[in-house]
Amino acid sequence: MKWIDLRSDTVTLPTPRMRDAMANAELGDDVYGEDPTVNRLQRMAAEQLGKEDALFVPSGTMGNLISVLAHCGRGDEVIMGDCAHTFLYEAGGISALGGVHPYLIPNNPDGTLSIQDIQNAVRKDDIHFPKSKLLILENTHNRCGGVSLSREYMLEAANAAHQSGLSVHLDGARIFNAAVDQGVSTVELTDMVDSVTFCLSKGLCAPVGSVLCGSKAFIHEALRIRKQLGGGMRQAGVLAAAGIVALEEMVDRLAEDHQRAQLLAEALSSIPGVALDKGSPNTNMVYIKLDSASSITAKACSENLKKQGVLAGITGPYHFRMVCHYWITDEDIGKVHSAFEKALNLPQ
Ligand code: TLP
Repeated sequence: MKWIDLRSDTVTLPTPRMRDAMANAELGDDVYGEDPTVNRLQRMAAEQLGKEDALFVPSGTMGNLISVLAHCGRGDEVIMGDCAHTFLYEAGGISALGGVHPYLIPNNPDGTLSIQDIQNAVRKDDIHFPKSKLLILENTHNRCGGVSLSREYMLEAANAAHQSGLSVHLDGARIFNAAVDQGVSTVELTDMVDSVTFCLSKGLCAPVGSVLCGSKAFIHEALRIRKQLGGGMRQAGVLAAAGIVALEEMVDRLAEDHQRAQLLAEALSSIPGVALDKGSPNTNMVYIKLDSASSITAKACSENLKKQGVLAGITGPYHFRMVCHYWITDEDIGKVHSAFEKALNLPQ
C-alpha cells in the first residue's frame, strides 16, 4: 500500500536529485572545518538568510538549543510564547542542559505575542529575578496553525526586545514557507533578528539537518557549543549535499504545498461533522476538529484512516493536523477526502 502520510512534512524523503548529490559529494572532516560541501551549504544559508555566517546542525531542536545556550547563561531567562515549539516539544533542553528559565506569554491565535506582554515580561534589575536575555519568535508558527508572521510584526517585536536589551532568536524551522506565503524574500523576515534556525528536512525534503545563522562571533560560539553537545559531524557533506539541492530547487515549489493545503481544507470542511481549526489552512498545514457529537474520537478515526493508507497527526481528542509536502499529490487529496468520509461512517 502506498501511504498518504500527512502527519508532518518531516516525513519527506530525499528527492532523486538529492540522492545523486549525496552519492557524489566532495567530503572532508567538518570538525576541522574541512568539508567543502558543508562549507558551501553554510555560505549559501548565510546569504539566503542575510546573516554573516551559518552552522550546519543535526536538527532544528539542536539549532534552537545551541542558540539559547549561546545567548544565555545559567539562570538567565528566555521570553517566548506558550505555544512555542521550543517550549512544547524540545524536551525542556534549554532548562535541562542550559539552566535557562522560560518566561511564557500567551501566543495570540495568529502566532504573534503582544508587544505589551513582551515589554512587561522583561525583568527589572533585582536580585530576586533571573536576568531577561532573549526573545524567541517562531515563523511559521506550528501550533498556531502554520500561520506566517509579517515583516511588520517581526520588526515591531524585535524592536521591543532590542530596546529592552534582549537579543532575538527566530525558530524559522519553516521560514521559507513563510516567505513563499507572503511573496517576500526570506531576508525580509530575518534581518531584524540576531539568530535564526531553519530546517532542511521538512518541506525542503533533505533527509537530515538544519542551519543556524547569525553574526560571525555568534556562530564561532555556536560551533563550540555544537561540539559540546556532540553535534560535530565529520564527513557531514554527504548530508549537506542534499541541503544544497534543497536550497537550490525546493524553496519556490513550497507554493504547491500551500495550494494543496487549500484543496485539502476545502475537501475536508465539506464533510459533515468536520470543521477547520486554528484558522486553517495556513501555509502547508490544515488543522481540523471533529464534531464531538459525531461520537468518533480522533484516535478511532485515525485507525479507520490508517486501514485506508492515510496517516494524519492527532493533536487532541477530536483534533488532527495534516501537513502537505512534496510527496502529496492532487490525486491524494481526493483519496484523503473519501477516506475521511469512510472513516466517519458517512455515506459516500
Ligand atoms: N516539528 C515537528 C514536531 O516536533 C512537532 C513537526 O512535525 O512539526 N521548530 C519547529 C517550529 C518545528 O515544527 C520543529 C519540528 C522543530 C523546531 C524541531 O525540528 P527537528 O525535528 O529537526 O528537531
